[in-house]
Amino acid sequence: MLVRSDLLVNKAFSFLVCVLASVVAVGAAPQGSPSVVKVEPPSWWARHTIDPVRLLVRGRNLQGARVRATRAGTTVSNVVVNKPGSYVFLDINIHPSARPGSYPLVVETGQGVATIPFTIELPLGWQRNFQGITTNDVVYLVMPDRFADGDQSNNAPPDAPALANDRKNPRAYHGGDLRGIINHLQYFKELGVTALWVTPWYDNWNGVNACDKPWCPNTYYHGYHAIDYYAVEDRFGDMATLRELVNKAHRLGLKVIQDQVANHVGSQHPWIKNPPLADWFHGTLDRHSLNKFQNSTLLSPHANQQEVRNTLDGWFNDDLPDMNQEQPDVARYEIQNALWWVGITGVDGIRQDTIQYMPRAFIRQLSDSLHRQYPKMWMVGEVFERDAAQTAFFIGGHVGWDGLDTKLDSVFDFALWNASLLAFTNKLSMRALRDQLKYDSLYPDASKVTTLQNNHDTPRFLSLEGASLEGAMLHAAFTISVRGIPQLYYGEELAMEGKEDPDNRRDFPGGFPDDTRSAFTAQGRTATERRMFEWTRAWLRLRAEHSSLRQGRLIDLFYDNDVYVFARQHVNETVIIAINRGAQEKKIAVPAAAIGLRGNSQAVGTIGSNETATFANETATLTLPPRTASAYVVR
Ligand SMILES: [Ca+2]
Ligand SMILES: [Ca+2]
Ligand SMILES: [Ca+2]
Repeated sequence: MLVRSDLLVNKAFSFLVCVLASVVAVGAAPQGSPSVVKVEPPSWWARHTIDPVRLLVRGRNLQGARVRATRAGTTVSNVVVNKPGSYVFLDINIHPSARPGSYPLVVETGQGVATIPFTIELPLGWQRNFQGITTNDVVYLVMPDRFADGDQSNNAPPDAPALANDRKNPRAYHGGDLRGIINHLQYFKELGVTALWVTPWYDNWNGVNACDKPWCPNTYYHGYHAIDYYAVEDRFGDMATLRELVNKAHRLGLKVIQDQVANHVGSQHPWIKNPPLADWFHGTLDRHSLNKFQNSTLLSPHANQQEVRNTLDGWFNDDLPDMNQEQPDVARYEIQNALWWVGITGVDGIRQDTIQYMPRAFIRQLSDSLHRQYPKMWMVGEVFERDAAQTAFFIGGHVGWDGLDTKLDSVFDFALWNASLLAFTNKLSMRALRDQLKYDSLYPDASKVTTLQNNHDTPRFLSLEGASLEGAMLHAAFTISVRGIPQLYYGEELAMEGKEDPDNRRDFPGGFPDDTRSAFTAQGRTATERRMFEWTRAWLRLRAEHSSLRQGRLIDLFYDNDVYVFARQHVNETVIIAINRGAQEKKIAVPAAAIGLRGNSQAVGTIGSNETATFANETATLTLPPRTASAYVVR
């Protein structure tokens, strides 16, 4: 039961509530004076598409609370106190002419008063911020803890046991941080990527989990166990450093993507012992269902509701309490939180973790709210499925059988990633690439998918069975030249090895104080690293130089066991990509007329092959060197 009071709208009702509140207090221990511990969001903007904004105030002794504004420019309404008096929800309207500054509210009970701090922020400029991600971008995934330690003063927070800070333990914090990323922005420019996806920077618990399992002791160095949706991880830096990172990245022409996790929080979150509402989570720490990951039930119109509810409501694991987005106050909290981070930092995109375990109606609401305020804003959802039917079901732009269009901008293309790993480790024919790409018919616009090289949840290419450096190079070239928005993973450009998590999250060489060499510089790279880095850079440069590789349609030209040849074509520009994974040189006739090429056209080998092919009898014969990917620019 909620205790309601709404001073501005219904005074009579609020009087009744006060009477009821005092009745409730009779016989209870004397109530102490109210206090405020946390205000979420702590700030907002005038002329925002969300007005009023709903505040969640955590505190003590809030029973019967009345809340009022202290300055013109804001008004308070719809005040609701939760049953234990530990939270107040309230709406705050911001007048369009309200100037930025401090607008504290006063909360008052029969036992005293307390202040709710609240700020109206100056909006960040539209020129450089909130730019969204397009096929002109190449995304680079970086984990702050494992990339570079730019500030050793944050490596051992006072509340962290020594065991938590141990570079020798792959599950402990290694000291990397936001300053480390700032220090190496030039590296991303040199490589040729245009956007950084940074794994979650919400504050996580600083402690160590002990257990008798092989994965203990462990920590939340990865950031996916938020204990505060409105704070920056203290080991990574602070809000000023985060804003500096986004600002400096933008000045260099690099976009920033925030990793958001609306599906769950960490079990150390204060909400676990003290939830704002009884149905804030699906269950409690002691009583909850575990997700059985029957993910296909989220796609099937024939699934039974018991399995669907388990997949939506079950906890990802016992350590990740599942948020209940069907409770309107939870949905509102999370949508505001997503918008607050965008507004306060200026990020250009969002990667939404474990998105399919949230109701599709909520995904739609979140997408709409982001686009309404920031028209170019882009969100990519992690639907970790090797079945394109499932990823396509979640991308926006079409209505599913449930009558819903999620309006989600992008999904990761795990299906094509999987086919590429199998083809380039010789487990499947090269035809498998074309055979997977034919299912692009499932997408309303397949150019919008995010094509991943790898990520922090998958073994690195070089550690796959059957992997070779040449295979890794072909996989990279294919990922960068196929349709979609390519997403690379830190260290793959150095042919780094690493098996399952956390081995696939090794420290970037040269990012840490006692490293003996630095792969940030050409001189510090081994011969293998140099080869992979230069190769990756060459393909990224080719992509940057040719609109056909960024925006062109994809046309299959030839495919067999060892070879896949396709064209990317945009307006008057054509690039032919020819991949030969076999040990022999191959001569391949491609149907030039089919892509509108004439007798005087030439296909000039730019990467891989250095031969020029001419067109005759409606075909062109390409000579493909063994174990390489070639790019032919058609002139
Ligand atoms: Ca550090
Ligand atoms: Ca922390
Ligand atoms: Ca869920």
